[in-house]
This record gives sequence, structure tokens and C-alpha cells, in this order.
Amino acid sequence: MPDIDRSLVERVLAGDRRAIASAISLVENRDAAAVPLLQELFPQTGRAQVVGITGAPGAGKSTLVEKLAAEHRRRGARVGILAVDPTSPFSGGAILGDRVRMQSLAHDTGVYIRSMATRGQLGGLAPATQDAVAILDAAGCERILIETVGVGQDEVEVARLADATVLLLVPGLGDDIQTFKAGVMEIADVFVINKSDRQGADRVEQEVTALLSLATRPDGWRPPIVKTVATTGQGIGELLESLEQFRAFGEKNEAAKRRRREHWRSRLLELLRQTLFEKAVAKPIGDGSLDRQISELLSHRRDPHQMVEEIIGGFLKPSVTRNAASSITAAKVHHLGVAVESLASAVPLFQRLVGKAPDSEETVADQKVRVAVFRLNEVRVELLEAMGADSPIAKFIAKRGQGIHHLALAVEDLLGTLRKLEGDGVRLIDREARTGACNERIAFLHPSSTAGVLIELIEES
Ligand SMILES: Nc1nc2c(ncn2[C@@H]2O[C@H](COP(=O)(O)OP(=O)(O)O)[C@@H](O)[C@H]2O)c(=O)[nH]1
Ligand SMILES: [Mg+2]
Repeated sequence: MPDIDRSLVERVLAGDRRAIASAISLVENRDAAAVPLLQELFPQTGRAQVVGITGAPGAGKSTLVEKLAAEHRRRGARVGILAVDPTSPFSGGAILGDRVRMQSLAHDTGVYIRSMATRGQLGGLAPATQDAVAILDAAGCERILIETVGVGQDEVEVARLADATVLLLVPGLGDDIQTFKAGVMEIADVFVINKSDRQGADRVEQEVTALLSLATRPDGWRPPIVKTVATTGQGIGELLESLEQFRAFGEKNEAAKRRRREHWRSRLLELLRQTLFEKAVAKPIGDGSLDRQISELLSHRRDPHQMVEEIIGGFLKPSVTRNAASSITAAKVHHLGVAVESLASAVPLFQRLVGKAPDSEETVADQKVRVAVFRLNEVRVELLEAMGADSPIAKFIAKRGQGIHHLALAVEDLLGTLRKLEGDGVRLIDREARTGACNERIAFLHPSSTAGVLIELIEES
């Protein structure tokens, strides 16, 4: 984990606007330095009231947010504003129009305005916004307003981050209410009918009232309907009062407490989901294989379900095979056997190669070989010299010349392993254990069924 930038932490806590900007950029870019920073700031959070303001493009959200912020300033609160608009073509956080619109606040050091317009290709708008909220909270913003476009799932997620959600409706858009997804309607704690200077505000109010009468919320809160004219500031005071009432309601309401618990639960799960996703999948996406896979889908060569299984299989495989390898337990390399013409010349050669003298030399009568053993950490190298023309080593050298003769694997249960392998159709040279070098119990598998490699199994003592 990178070092914590103490001075950045201090400056954020002091409410320094440039420090806040750098800190939010770190979380937006998912910079590694963001994690220790947020860790330092987190104990200083939890004081701000976070209000999400959502609604269709052009409903007047930015105008309303500016007026709400100005009202909060009049009442002495410090304000943070996050404008979240994934539909914005501007990257790096510039919803130009909003900045211009909120210009009356631009010179007030008690207000921090930030656009969160970037949605990385891995998604995760909500976590970045939540982290930005934490930064503003730690920086002493008592009120945080999040403007989101109420159109998609991401925006619903962002709204869930808030302590209170305001849904802006406007008259004159025809069947407004029906055009909103059910999910968006349900997250509203306060309904605002903005542009109430226009015709049709009453009709929208009736529609919302009718809709609200259909169901009662689990917490018993009846969302108020506030009519506003954001351009003039009319109704802003009333909206603020409604939000205060909702806040007071939430402080003693059990369902609201559960909701806060639920909030942290989904926050944790979402962060987990995103982090796992990034760790496991970011690389294949980054290295271009995703593009190749998309081409295969486009041409209908492979189906997406199969592909997803494959991608997931790709990073689960190592642990899966480890578990499945019960046929040969603890298949460690025990030693490599090297067939040599003469120990007298091979031993000094290997001694130079490995930088030490052999640990032992012995005769294995059973195999008609003389063996020089070099112990190199956990693996041994055994040099094998034939003790007669009928030794397997002599036959090997006659056929293939000097070289690696066999690979020895250590197993826990030699006989059990032999029976399992036999059951799997592996050809055995030894159906029972016999005695090898160092008095170990050994058995050989036939190279014809092990990719041409003579395998010796050694029972671990
Ligand atoms: N007539 C009228 N126009 C408004 C009102 N609120 C906002 N507007 C205008 O609606 C347009 C869109 O407002 P904006 O705040 O950018 O909407 P946003 O996309 O929801 O953020 C702007 O031209 C505003 O001046 C209102 O209450 N009445
Ligand atoms: Mg806006």
C-alpha cells in the first residue's frame, strides 16, 4: 500500500478546495493512493446530510441545486455539490453548463462543486461518488447535494447513497410519471414539481398523489410533494423544511435505521463486486482479449454464456485443479535422475555446476546402478551409472545416449497412488513398491503412458 500523503489528509480535513479536488481525482481514477487516504478520512465522516436530486435532463436539477445550496449558505452550512452525469460527453468532470449555471456559488469558499462525469469502462460510478461524498464529509461539508440524471440503474444506485432523495418532475412533458421506471419513483423521499410557473403543475401533483396512495412505505414516511420554481427560488424554503422533517423522522424511525444498515450492506457488496471484478477481469479486458471475444460474439461463432464460463474458469483454474488433484497427493518433485556413462567424470562436472560435492554415493543393487546424490534445496539430482550391460541405465544410454533418465515425484501413499493410476489406465512398470536409493519405497510408471517421461514415484517418509 502506498504511503499516506499526510499533508493531503490535513488539507482535506481543513476544507482546502484544491486538496478536495486532488482527493476526488484519486478516487475517480481508482488510484492506489486513494485507499489509504480514504482510510484516514473515514473516521471523520458520517456527519453530513447527503441529498440526492434526480430527474430527467432539463427538469431544472442544476438550477434547483444552486438555489438549495445558496439557502444552506444563508443558514450557515458548508455545502458540497456533486453533479453526476454519465451521459455527459465531457470526461474529467466537466458538465460545462452546470458550472456556468452555478456560477453564483463559484467564489464562495464554503461551497465545493464537482462534476463526476467519468464512468470508467469497468463501471463503478456509484463507488466513486460515495468516496467523493466521504471526502466532502470529512472536509466539513454539512450538506452534500448529488445531482443525478434519473434515467438508469446507475443513477438509482447513486440515489441510494443519499440520506434523502428528491425526485424532480416537471409539467408539460406529457405522461411524465409513467415514463419513469418504477424503481426511480420508489426511491423518492420528497417529490418536487419544478417549473410550477408552467401550466400542468396541478395535474402532475394529482398524478403523484394518486400514485402515492397506492402503497405505503415500509418506514411509514409519506413523501411530501413540493412545488418549486427553481429559477426564482420559489418553494426552496419549503423543500428545505421537508428535507429537515425527513431527517428528523429518520433519526427515530426503526425502518430508516434498517435502511442505513442496508445502505452499508449494499455499499460493501458493491465495492466487493467492483474490486473482485477489477482484480479478476481488468487484465483480460485491458489486454485486448475482450475485443477478440466481442468479435466472436458478433460473428455468432461462440455464445456469451460459454464465454463467461471460460473467462471465469481462466482465473479460478489454479485452485480448482489443486483441489481436484487428489489422485496424486502432494506431487512434489523429488529428484531428477541423470544417466551418465561414468560417475568418475560426471561427478566433478556436476560438482562445478551446482557448487558442492555430492551428499552421498551408493549402490542400488536392485537397479544395478551406482548413484551420486546432490541435494539442492528440496530437489535432488541423482547421477546414475550402470553396473553392468543388463542395467536399465546401460540400456537407456545405448538407445538414447546420456541425459535425463527419469523424473521422480514424491507421493504420500505409494500403493494407493499406484492403484488409482492403474484404474485410470496408466501403464505401470512396478505394480508393487520396491527399494530405491536411500532405502526409499519406489515404483516406476511406463513412459508410454506418461508423455515419454519415465516417472518414478517415491513414498515420502
Ligand atoms: N420556467 C422555468 N424554467 C426553469 C425552472 N427551473 C429550471 N428552468 C430552466 O430549465 C432549463 C434546464 O435547467 P437545468 O437546471 O439545467 O436542468 P437539469 O438538466 O435538470 O440540470 C434551464 O434553462 C433553466 O433555466 C423553473 O422552475 N421554471
Ligand atoms: Mg444539470
